[in-house]
Amino acid sequence: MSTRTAVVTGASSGIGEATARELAKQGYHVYVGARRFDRVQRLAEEIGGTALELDVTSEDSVRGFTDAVERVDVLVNNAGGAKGLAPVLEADLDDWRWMWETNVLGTLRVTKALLPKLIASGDGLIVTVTSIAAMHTYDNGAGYTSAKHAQGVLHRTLRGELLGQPVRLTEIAPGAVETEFSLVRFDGDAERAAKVYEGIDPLYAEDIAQIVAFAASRPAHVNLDTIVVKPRDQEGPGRFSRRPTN
Ligand code: NJP
Repeated sequence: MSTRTAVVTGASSGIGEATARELAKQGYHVYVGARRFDRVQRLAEEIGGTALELDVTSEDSVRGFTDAVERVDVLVNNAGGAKGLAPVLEADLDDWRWMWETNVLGTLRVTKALLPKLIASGDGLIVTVTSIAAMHTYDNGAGYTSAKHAQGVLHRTLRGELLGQPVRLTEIAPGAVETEFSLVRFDGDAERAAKVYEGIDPLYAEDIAQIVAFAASRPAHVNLDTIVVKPRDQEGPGRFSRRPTN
């Protein structure tokens, strides 16, 4: 049998990077894509995979990326994130555009392009990393929660549309994972980003990567539809148990 192949978008940091490592450990040849090519190149060297530049907001970039992938058994739609935290009244249209372009249309572009190859593999799996923000709303978060809801709806719709095809679909909806997520959300403000995880034991990228690998290692007839995973210290988007810090 030829080597099983996985594609991970947004593999230059956080959950995507850890997932690529975990899938490589399982024997997959992993195509890793992101805009920061130096990072994915280093990762590909480490795990014996293939690095490709990828901007999921660009049609041309997605075409170049997906054309270079000859075979795909597992697609991990991970590229995404948040920009800002503002009430609707003060919504920054550019932030909203970024979030919708990256999380929603980015997932659509990559999935649409790779779907024929996933079907052709005979046992394809699409894992989409959404969020608990795909299931709840929270004040000042509508740009992100609306984008994650839309991404979730896109993914869940495929579950029905692909019935009868040899493709499984798993949505992973994490709570707080300590990655570069908050740094990106707060435009590089490290102090503000650190506060998100202050006084809690957050999830780490490896925790999510292990769940992706678990889903990918189930037999072909087992479809894990939705996995919601949060730190023990978190009940919902804005509800944490925080230890006092000095
Ligand atoms: O964040 P981070 P996570 N084209 O910032 C890439 C969701 N999530 O690992 O292009 C291609 O470390 C970016 O690469 P680069 C979250 O919404 C997280 O936490 O080089 N790639 C980087 O590799 C997201 O969907 C938390 O900048 C693009 C990666 O995305 C997923 O988990 C909670 C791109 C982001 O890595 C991974 O995020 C939750 C583009 N245009 C959901 N734009 C959490 N961390 O708490 C960005 O509920 N990327």
